[in-house]
Amino acid sequence: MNFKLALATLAVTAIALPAVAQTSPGNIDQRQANQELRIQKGEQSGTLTSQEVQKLEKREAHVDTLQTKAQADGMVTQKEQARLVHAQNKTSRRIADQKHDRQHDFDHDGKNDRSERRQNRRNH
Ligand SMILES: [Ca+2]
Ligand SMILES: [Ca+2]
Repeated sequence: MNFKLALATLAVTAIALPAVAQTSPGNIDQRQANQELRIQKGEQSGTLTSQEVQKLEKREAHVDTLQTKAQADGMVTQKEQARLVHAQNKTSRRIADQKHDRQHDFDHDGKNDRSERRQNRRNH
């Protein structure tokens, strides 16, 4: 098969796919993986405290559950897809927020640095 023909075949296949098939779960999986990575990086850098990580992981798990439910009947409808994307968008924003808020754990002792500082001040 030459290149042009292969491209044409691809194009025809893409058009022939029903609308629901465009709701490729692959995108959701990819985003889930990306978000997991962002959470991990935040944990490593200390911009996310362990509590923040826990909360974000819970959101990730929620999206996973939504996805499993949506795929349970073998077909992800556009409505289900929209719901998943919405949940992921919310999680994504949340990760960004938590990374840039005042709670962090740069010394990686599992404690929020701010509250430690406050405690130190009280102790001295
Ligand atoms: Ca934070
Ligand atoms: Ca700390």
